[in-house]
Amino acid sequence: YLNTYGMHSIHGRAPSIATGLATARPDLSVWVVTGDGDALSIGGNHLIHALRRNVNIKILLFNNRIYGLTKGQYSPTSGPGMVTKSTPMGSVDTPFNPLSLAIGAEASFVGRALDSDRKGLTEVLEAAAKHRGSALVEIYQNCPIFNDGAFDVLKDKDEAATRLIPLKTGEPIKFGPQGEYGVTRSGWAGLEVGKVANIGEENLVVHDPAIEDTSYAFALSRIGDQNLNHVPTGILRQVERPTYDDQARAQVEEARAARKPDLQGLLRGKDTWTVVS
Ligand SMILES: Cc1ncc(C[n+]2csc(CCOP(=O)(O)OP(=O)(O)O)c2C)c(N)n1
Ligand SMILES: [Mg+2]
Repeated sequence: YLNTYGMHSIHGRAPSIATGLATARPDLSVWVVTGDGDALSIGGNHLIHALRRNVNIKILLFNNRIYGLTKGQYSPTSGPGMVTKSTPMGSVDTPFNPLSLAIGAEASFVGRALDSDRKGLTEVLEAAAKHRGSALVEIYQNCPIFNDGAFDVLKDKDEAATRLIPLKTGEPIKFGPQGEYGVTRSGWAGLEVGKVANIGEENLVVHDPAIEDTSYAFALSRIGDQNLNHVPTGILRQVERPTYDDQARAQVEEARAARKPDLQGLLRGKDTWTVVS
């Protein structure tokens, strides 16, 4: 339950409305609550540009891998072969990995949590709230009506222990019931999961979300696959960079201070033409 003001905007356009609000009202903490269809289909364009600009907004992407509200059409996170009302013979689409997409769009904060993991979700949300800039948090969410059980393998205790990879800043990435699995470097700028016994403790990757180079967080995001065999959770990336709204407000102040509004100068600038008939 949230003690907050809320507003409904147009499907897919919440990041744009939020950009305006965050820019006009630096005193507010502005949060976008969106779905996989809303953020990645109709609103895909708005999402990537909000992240690229690093607007000071927090985006909660509730991913249930389906259009729930409209009663069960496939979405950009539905897996190949998934049968829905709009894919009666199975989806032939390649789904998005929302975290890879966000990192590719230069997001300064990227995290993931499960709807049922109160502790993990709270930690990521608190960190997102404190982050200055755009934060994208993907939340795996069950839709009991139109895509029930989509994340059940992560809710079974034994299964979850071998699939979930809880990321802890400054610690070697290890998981499994006895911490017997870990993450190490592989191939060209990649990461892979293996047995710690084979990798060797000294070759485990120590998690650092503040690495500027997006390749690290991207490689982490690629470990998380559509089949949920491996699912990194927590904060994948958190870097500091100037925000859109801080810079826009600074420019407005600068223009105000200069007190030289020159609209005519702009209208009659060099790149104008006189049309002679
Ligand atoms: C402009 C516009 N186009 C289409 C719709 C219909 N519509 C409402 S919700 C939705 C998709 C919802 O999917 P998602 O964002 O994944 O949310 P969920 O219901 O699954 O939580 C669509 C297509 C709309 N409301 N407005
Ligand atoms: Mg959905």
